[in-house]
Amino acid sequence: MPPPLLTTLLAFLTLTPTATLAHSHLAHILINGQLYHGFDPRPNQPNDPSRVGWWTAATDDGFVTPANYTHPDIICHKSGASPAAHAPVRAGDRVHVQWNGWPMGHVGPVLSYLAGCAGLEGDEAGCTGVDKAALRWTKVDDSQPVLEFVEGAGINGGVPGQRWASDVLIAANNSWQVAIPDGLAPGPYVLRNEVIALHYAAEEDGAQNYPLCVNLWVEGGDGGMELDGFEATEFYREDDPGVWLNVTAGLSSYVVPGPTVAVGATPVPYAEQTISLFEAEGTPVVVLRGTETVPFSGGAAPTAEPRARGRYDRN
Ligand SMILES: *[C@@H]1O[C@H](CO)[C@@H](O)[C@H](O)[C@H]1NC(C)=O
Ligand SMILES: *[C@@H]1O[C@H](CO)[C@@H](O)[C@H](O)[C@H]1NC(C)=O
Ligand SMILES: *[C@@H]1O[C@H](CO)[C@@H](O)[C@H](O)[C@H]1NC(C)=O
Ligand SMILES: [Cu+2]
Repeated sequence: MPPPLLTTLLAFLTLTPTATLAHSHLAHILINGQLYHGFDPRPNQPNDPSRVGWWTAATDDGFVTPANYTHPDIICHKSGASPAAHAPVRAGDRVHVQWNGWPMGHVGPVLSYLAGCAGLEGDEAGCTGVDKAALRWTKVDDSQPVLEFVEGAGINGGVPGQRWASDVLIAANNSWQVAIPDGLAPGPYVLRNEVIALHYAAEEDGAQNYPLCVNLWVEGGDGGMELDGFEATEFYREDDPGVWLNVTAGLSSYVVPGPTVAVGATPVPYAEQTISLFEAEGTPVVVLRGTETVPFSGGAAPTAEPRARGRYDRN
């Protein structure tokens, strides 16, 4: 057996040929060909004020580790903070999230969650003024089957013989489609798209979670779907079999961490995880009084008028 340092070096060379350049962020989202901007956390990036991607302090394009699964950083990445704008989408549409590249070696699941902002304190401006700790999440996609055993897969820097959801994402030009459930009630929501990279997950605290959030303004849903109420700080445990495992030690299956996908959610199958074409810049909206929207018009978010009635008496 090689000494630990050599093992680590070998694992590094095999699995993460571009580790120093690797990591990523959610660059943008496409909805029916309309493009909305994510947030680029790297220093000196010209971030679009109309972006719908949450601000984060992950200036290295990096990740949150299992030691921080109960820390608010797991909600929407390091010091995550909501932007003013929301991307308009109709229930039943697909939101196509695109990462700024994804390294082959960063194998793992692609998980998607939605949290409604209506009814929470600060919801006058949609998700913008809501305390992220108050968000309650519903898992709408866990990228099943996540891990398939395919001859010839993973030979380009992944894990030989394994095809992961992350490989499907890479093949679709680093993107993933999330179906917005038909049964969602209209209103403001945060979409949390997370890739968990497992290349170092054989080490304690070695998994890498990349949880990135975007704001959506959902229209047209019938509200028939029952939402779950999970807190992001309760999704995962450091010793979950889906986050503390050795992907090169002859895996025979993979257990997806976190809650199960809610009834009424319709994940997009691998066969339909394809490249989405940009047609035009979308027009994001800013939410007013919790119930109306106006097109984003630059600068800061308009100050929302506080509502006279109580916070939870939305009808
Ligand atoms: C958890 O996150 C905080 C804030 O980013 C960081 O300072 C701390 O080192 C992290 N803790 C661990 C154990 O990774
Ligand atoms: C992949 O995505 C990039 C960035 O959005 C885009 O410029 C490029 O045209 C896309 N490639 C294909 C083949 O769609
Ligand atoms: C993971 O499994 C591989 C293959 O069995 C082994 O070489 C490596 O030492 C293991 N890593 C850890 C940290 O146990
Ligand atoms: Cu990385």
